[in-house]
Amino acid sequence: KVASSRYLTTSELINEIWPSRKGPEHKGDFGRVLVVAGSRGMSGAAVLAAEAAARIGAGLVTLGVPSAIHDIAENKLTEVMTFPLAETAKGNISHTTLKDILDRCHSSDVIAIGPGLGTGTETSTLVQDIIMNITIPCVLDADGLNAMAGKAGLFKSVKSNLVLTPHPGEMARLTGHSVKEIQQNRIGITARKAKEWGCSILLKGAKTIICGPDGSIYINGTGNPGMASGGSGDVLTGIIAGLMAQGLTPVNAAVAGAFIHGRAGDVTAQEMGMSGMLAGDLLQRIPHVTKEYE
Ligand code: NPW
Ligand code: AMP
Ligand code: MG
Repeated sequence: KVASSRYLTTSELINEIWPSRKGPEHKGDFGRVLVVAGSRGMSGAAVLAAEAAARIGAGLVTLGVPSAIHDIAENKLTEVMTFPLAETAKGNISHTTLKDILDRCHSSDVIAIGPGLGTGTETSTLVQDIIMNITIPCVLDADGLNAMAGKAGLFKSVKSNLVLTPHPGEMARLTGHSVKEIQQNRIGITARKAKEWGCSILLKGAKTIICGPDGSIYINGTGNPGMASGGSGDVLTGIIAGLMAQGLTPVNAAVAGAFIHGRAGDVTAQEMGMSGMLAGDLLQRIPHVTKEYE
């Protein structure tokens, strides 16, 4: 505990909130995650997020990607199910897929949106329409957040529990502050926006911060600069979605997710050093971290 309402994420805290497996459960008990991600040239972000959701223990994970990269995603993934979505001329998900995605939300417990989606206007409008119509909890990351730049006021009227996972660049686009202002007042701005928008916000970086809409503030100490490479954040998105699918509250999922993601990074760095480690290397280390809490 750091101050009255600020907490450090710790192993003890994760132990308290970890979803236990007692014996009679089936895969439906560990939740169904729907991931909507990817575009031509960014299949990796979608695959990393989906696989991370599976690795953290979600019962079933389904990934929707633009048809241009569907076969690539299907080829890279084994346990995760995939489906193709109609696409724009540039290989981004088309707005015509709105109904299909919302229908699939009815048979999902959590949706993760954003990694590698791209920033075209049509896809951004699609993201806004999904966010305004869903009722299941949602992790919004990367280009999903960029789609809400200038429209963040809409978060106040969203019906579902949102976890926003911006890096400082994305937080700057969302809030209108500069990256410098965000970095100089990481806790203050994140806590204020979490209350104002009524969502949980995880601001990434060395010492990731998690703020809940209720005023709770957590600071994460795991992780290392070896994680400063493409795809690390996409893995975190899947981890948080997978934890919410297993019943953790949005804030708890963000707190536990940041802690485990960082721990997986620390285990990876210990094994192979920081310079050459890749986001994909984190995936195999997630179970080595989570087995401590079973
Ligand atoms: P600068 O200039 O580097 O100092 P973007 P992205 C700033 C997908 N990916 N502290 C940064 O600052 C993602 O999912 C796909 C301070 C720059 O201005 C997204 O959909 C991959 N500043 C998409 O790519 C692997 C920071 O933010 C801006 C900061 C674009 O995501 C890679 C850069 O951010 C990637 O994950 C920090 N800690 N962090 C794949 N294999 O398919 C960032 N900034 O323009 O949002 O670019 O994060 O790469
Ligand atoms: P993204 O920029 O979306 O790929 O996210 C990068 C991920 O790696 C976030 O979870 C960051 O918190 C983490 N990360 C990046 N750099 C560091 C660092 N220097 N120390 C700890 N974690 C980091
Ligand atoms: Mg990212």
